[in-house]
Amino acid sequence: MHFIYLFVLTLSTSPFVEPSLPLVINTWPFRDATAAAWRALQKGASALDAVEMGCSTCEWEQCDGSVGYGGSPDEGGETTLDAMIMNGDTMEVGAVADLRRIKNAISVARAVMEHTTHTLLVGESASMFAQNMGFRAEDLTTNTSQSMFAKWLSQNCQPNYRKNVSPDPKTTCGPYKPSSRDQKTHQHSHTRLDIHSHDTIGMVVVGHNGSVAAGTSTNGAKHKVPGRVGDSPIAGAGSYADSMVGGAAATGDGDVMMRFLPSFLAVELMRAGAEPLRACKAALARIKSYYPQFFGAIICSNIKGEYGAACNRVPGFSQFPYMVSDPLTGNPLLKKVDCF
Ligand code: SD4
Repeated sequence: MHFIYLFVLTLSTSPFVEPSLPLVINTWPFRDATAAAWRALQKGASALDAVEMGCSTCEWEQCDGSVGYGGSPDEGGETTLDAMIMNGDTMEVGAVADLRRIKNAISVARAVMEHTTHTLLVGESASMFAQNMGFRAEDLTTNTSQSMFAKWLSQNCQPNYRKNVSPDPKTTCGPYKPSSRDQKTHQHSHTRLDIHSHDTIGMVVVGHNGSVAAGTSTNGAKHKVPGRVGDSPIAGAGSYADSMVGGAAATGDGDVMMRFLPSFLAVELMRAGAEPLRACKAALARIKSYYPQFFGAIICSNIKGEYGAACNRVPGFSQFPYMVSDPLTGNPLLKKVDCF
């Protein structure tokens, strides 16, 4: 009898049976976003609702100036938004890219998922769709984005993402024309995203019941060519969720990262048995083998609530901060991983 009592007591107090669900994990030190998603879960919201809530919080707060309105003006001075949301139960995705004049991009992405059978809407048409769905159209320009744009113009439009054009985009503003074949060979350089001003929110939530959802929201690359879409709204690149396995979300130089679908790859590696940390590293290692100097990071979680993160070490980026809330941490906890 005593033995049975002791056995039950041991089981109920063992550190190995700590519940690790639900889980909220997101890129960068965006604490309020984590807290909003965590609170939503505590009130019984689904993983999908929590992701929408978390990413929306960053959009309203303009996290780091690189999420939401008033950041990253393009070559014409306009702020445009990219976002996606994925339901890992149904594998449905909703996404918007190059969204104009609508602040709450992640909710428009969700509307694409829930009110159409499409996956991705872009540009003016996405804005029209949003307005039809009841979202308010307003200018995304702020004093901050205006002065960023003015500074860029005064610096001869530097940094600049054009190549193989004339006049020389490294010294001169446009308009540009394609350069002749002879000139092309001299212009192979790749303009990299500024490490300090590009912090997409990517979030993965595993609900109480093991359902996985993921999402991203960003205003993309500062001074991008109008129409440019990054990795964030692309399923498998910006984020990915599968309630059979887990989820992942990426941040960094989307022009490079989207070519490798790192979030999809990380989830597939976890499906094959890799722990989240290993999956995160391997997904970035693939990109690194082609682009050693790319700027990027990724978060990964499996359905047990185990998680990890990884980043590619480049000058100025040796540690990647990310946020976690789970039953162990309770309140959002800032974590850091050393880049490899
Ligand atoms: C993009 N991936 O548009 C985004 C930017 C970003 O950290 O994540 N920066 O390329």
